[in-house]
Amino acid sequence: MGFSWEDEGLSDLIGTFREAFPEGSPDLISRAPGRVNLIGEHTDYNGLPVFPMALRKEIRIILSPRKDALIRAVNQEGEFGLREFTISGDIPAHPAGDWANYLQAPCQALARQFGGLSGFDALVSSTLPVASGLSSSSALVIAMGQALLRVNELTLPTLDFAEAMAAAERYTGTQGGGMDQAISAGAVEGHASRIEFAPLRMFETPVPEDWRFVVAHTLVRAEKSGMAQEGYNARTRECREALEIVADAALAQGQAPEGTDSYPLLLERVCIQDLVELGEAYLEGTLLKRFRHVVTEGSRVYDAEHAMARGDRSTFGLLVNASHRSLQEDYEVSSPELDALVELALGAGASGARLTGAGFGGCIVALAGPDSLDRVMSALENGYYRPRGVLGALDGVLFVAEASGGATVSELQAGL
Ligand code: NG1
Repeated sequence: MGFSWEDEGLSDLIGTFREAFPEGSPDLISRAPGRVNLIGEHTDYNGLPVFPMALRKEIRIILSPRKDALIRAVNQEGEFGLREFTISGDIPAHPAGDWANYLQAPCQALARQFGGLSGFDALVSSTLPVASGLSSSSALVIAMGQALLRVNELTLPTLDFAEAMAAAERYTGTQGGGMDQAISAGAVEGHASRIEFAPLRMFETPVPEDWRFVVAHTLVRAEKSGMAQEGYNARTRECREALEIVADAALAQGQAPEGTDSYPLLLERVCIQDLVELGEAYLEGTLLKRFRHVVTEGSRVYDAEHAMARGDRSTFGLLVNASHRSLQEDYEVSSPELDALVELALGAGASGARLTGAGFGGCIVALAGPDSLDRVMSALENGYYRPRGVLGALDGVLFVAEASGGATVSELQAGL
């Protein structure tokens, strides 16, 4: 299906494309959604499940194929400058934080997999707030990766592509899991997905029609390339250390057989209560806290998925609240702003509210029903945004999420 001139501001994008690349013809549009994670935070890189849904907000790339191996990219919002590089299996990275790294990551990975690839000129645009925990970085990686495949007439099965892009994004310096790339590439409209890792699998649950997931931004950017990256990567190391100690203890105590060397195997073989007790007996301080969050959060994902499947909003809400407390107290990734938004949403009658994404700033997600939606929206607007001087259109910072489908590449209508 093509898109018309008037569609969602595309004519502006095409205008900017033509100014930036007068000799190119804007033939294709690659779109990849961001996501809001409903529950299962900081579990993906520990091999445990997550439960996100894709958003209507997305990265869009208007592009014109080239005959050589060059990529040239500009950004519609003008926030980032022109970047230009040659696709190869070894593309030198820019300093952490440069947006070029997110363009280069998928190109280097696909060049390693497929050999000589042709490039394109690209205008990149985003309807997603940057550094918000809504996964704009992975949406950019997915949008670039699928554009490169299309230009070179290559295809990959969705889950293989998502796994390749998750590995590719580590080029940017973040030791991320694979949640964001999987949901951006493989989401099904109207559904949330439980995602399992190693190997990557996705299981959809329809989002009940009367559930409303409200997303609210703290207005604090969670820069994955700066402080938040250090905090994130430190936690991946702490989780690995904690796992080794508890796995040895489980073996020594006869609670799990030899070879129980991952979080999924531990959770499968030792019940959650025993696992927490084992952690409390063999770990202390930070490692104990990290461990307790990861295993309890992993088991909350399954409970939440079942609650959604039977339309049980209040149980889902309680699980969401437990997730926030655990992220706050044990994982230590919340902030006063995230906590303030959560309190406001709960005070206005939300069934549950929690930080979403990596934390350290970014957004919360709150679950409301038709009865409480207006109250929750007004409480956030009047209690958080107005006092901070954010008046008028709040669409970029406070919105109701709609579960969208996964990434696509389409032809722009002929003659545009
Ligand atoms: P965000 O919210 O985009 O920073 C990060 C990781 C996810 C996951 C969450 C925490 C990347 C690209 N994304 O997401 O894989 O670990 O944190 O649950 O690293």
